[in-house]
Amino acid sequence: NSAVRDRLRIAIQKSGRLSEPARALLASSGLSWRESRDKLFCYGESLPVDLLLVRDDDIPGLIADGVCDLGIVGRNVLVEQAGERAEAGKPEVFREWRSLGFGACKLSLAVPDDWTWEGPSQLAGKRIATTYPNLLRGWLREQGVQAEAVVLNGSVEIAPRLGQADVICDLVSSGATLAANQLKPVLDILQSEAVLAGPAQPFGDVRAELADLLLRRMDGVLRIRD
Ligand code: PRT
Ligand code: ZN
Repeated sequence: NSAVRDRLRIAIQKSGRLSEPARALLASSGLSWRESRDKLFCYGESLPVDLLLVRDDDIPGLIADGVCDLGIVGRNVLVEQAGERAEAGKPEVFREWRSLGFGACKLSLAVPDDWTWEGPSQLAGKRIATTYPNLLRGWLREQGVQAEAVVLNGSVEIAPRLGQADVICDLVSSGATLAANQLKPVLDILQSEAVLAGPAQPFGDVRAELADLLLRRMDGVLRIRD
């Protein structure tokens, strides 16, 4: 992690909702790359800033391990994995540096359409399907509600119909997926969007100046977009 490097390495999603907007933001910030054949690594040409194309879920860990310096990832993923590390007694090694204004969504609690929602206490003893158990458990603790998190890595919204869970806690943007599964959102647990993630401690080498330059340019682009 402490190895001295003279190039900055940024991890972004290889394919998915955040990949195109992340690339566009970096390109607008003046970065250009020479693409490798496998397209997993892009060598920076205009600046010594390289790209690594990965699964979004791997981005916080890559920063934690010092494999990458910065990353563009959903706040939902970053906060979930930060909570996971804290729970395991590990130190804070990555954090949110900037919010980027795209990839907006909410982590919401959704219940079957035919429920009459009466508030969080109604969840006592219920099974809640989610991909974000740390975020969910943290919220349940704050509410003083005891419920079971059922951890699923996909198709969370069909869990109630399959009898795996009573309600769900999942990402929502338009709400169409919930509606199609006879669910309705009742509470938002986290407002999310794409963020620039970076280390909790400053860089101790030339990467500090590179990151500063990149941040200044990015801030300029984000200001113009507002
Ligand atoms: O392969 P990889 O692991 O990298 O990709 P992924 O499938 O895990 O991620 P991806 O591309 O689906 O999402 C990446 C990030 O985009 C998420 O971590 C969020 O930060 C953000 N984002 C924004 C969303 C949504 N909007 C969203 N709507 N992620 C998921 N969804 C889901 C939602 O849960 C629902 O199932 O999309 C579906 C459609 O949503 P509705 O509400 O418009 O119907
Ligand atoms: Zn993912």
